[in-house]
Amino acid sequence: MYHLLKGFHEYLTRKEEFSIIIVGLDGAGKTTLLEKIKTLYNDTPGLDPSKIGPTVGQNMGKISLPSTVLQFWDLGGQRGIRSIWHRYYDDCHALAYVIDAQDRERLSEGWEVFDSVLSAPQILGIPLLLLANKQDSPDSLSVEDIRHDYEEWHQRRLESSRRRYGEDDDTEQRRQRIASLNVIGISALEGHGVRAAVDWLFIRVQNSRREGNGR
Ligand SMILES: Nc1nc2c(ncn2[C@@H]2O[C@H](COP(=O)(O)OP(=O)(O)OP(=O)(O)O)[C@@H](O)[C@H]2O)c(=O)[nH]1
Ligand SMILES: [Mg+2]
Repeated sequence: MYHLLKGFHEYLTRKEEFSIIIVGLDGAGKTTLLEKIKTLYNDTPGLDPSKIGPTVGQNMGKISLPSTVLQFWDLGGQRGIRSIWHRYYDDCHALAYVIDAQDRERLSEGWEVFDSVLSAPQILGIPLLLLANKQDSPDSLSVEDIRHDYEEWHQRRLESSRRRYGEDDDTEQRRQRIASLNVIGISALEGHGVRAAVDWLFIRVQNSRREGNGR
């Protein structure tokens, strides 16, 4: 009887788990973000930013929300490590792409990598969030500037592929995705915007499961 009741209680209090991957160029602030999320949502604080080094491989952190557990996978962004990102695409429920809004020189490299993430078929159907990080820095581009810069970059890329191949390689699904792209400004270091980003992901993974896109 005890085991039956225990099993029933576990069934009732069971939380659904969702996996969210965090990608972006090296130095964008992904691990700083993961550790800030842990600090904000867990009893045990995440690592101090001064103790974070470049990620070789991946880090994982879980947070518990009402009836849900979110599992965040922070994947190393160095060029050689990006080739393993695709292994996580099949099992993830949402993706957050972190861009360093302060590093203007690497913006177009960031967009190239973002574009290759967008072109993965597994990513097309899941919630996608662009995070304009380092908003605490006075040199940072705002959310509007970041969106504008990406749209301009994307337009240039389309024109050059039209010139070269005489055709538009953008699919309708991709076009819609870019037009409705969600961008949130954050400071992973200071925590500004981090709760808004987690809330957005939480709501979107729940909704996309209800709409039948759950994995
Ligand atoms: N000013 C400022 N600096 C930040 C912020 N987030 C991260 N940084 C700094 O950016 C640098 C890189 O941060 P990481 O979190 O290691 O970057 P990453 O994206 O995990 O890099 P890889 O592991 O190499 O892919 C560190 O010096 C951080 O302190 C932020 O919101 N504001
Ligand atoms: Mg890292």
